[in-house]
Amino acid sequence: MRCETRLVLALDETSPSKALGLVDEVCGHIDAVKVNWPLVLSAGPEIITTLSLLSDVICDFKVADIPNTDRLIVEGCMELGASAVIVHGFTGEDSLNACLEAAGDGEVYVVTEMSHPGGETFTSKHAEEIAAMALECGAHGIIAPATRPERLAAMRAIIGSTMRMLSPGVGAQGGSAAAAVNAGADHVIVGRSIYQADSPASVARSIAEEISSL
Ligand code: OMP
Repeated sequence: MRCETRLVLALDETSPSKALGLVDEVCGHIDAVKVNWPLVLSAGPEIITTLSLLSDVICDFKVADIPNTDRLIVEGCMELGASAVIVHGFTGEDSLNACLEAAGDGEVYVVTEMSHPGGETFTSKHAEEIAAMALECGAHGIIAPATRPERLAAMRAIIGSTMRMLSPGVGAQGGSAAAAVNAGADHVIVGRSIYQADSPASVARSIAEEISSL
């Protein structure tokens, strides 16, 4: 994934035509599009291939299963044209290794700790161990919460400078792009603040400018 604007669009818009129009509008301001179940369930998996002609696509299916099932899911994402997948880390090393093998040249990002309040109940407590495992297994990066910038700094201290850290929770969930990047995020992931805006392109541009001015 390129690292120019450091902004990833979370494309949770469920109207396929609106989703494609939105990517067309903001593609100059983003490094990648992240696709999750809401859009894939409404548009069908082939939307991944369509989007991959416009941008790098991260399949955020938060893969969390036994190694064989994980492998089948990740292979499917790659065959459809994804550049990267997001997987959970709590399933352990064998599951993560299966994802990494199935991704081939694609990238694998591991969720260490979720950004919503419930993320503190279980995921925060094991985030350090999950980040260390992701590093050890050779994952390309982690997903860590912009809603808790102090946790981004803690994660960066574990993963070092070679792994990427992508950070959701900016805008609608209360986090700030500047605080996340200052705390060590390489990219911020933003959904509703962009796709529900009257002018998605202006919001995407201003987030990208906020990051580049740091
Ligand atoms: P907004 O809250 O609308 O900006 O969207 C955030 C996006 O990031 C959604 O697609 C979430 O599924 C995703 N996300 C989180 O919000 N929190 C996490 O801890 C992890 C993710 C993710 O893996 O991308």
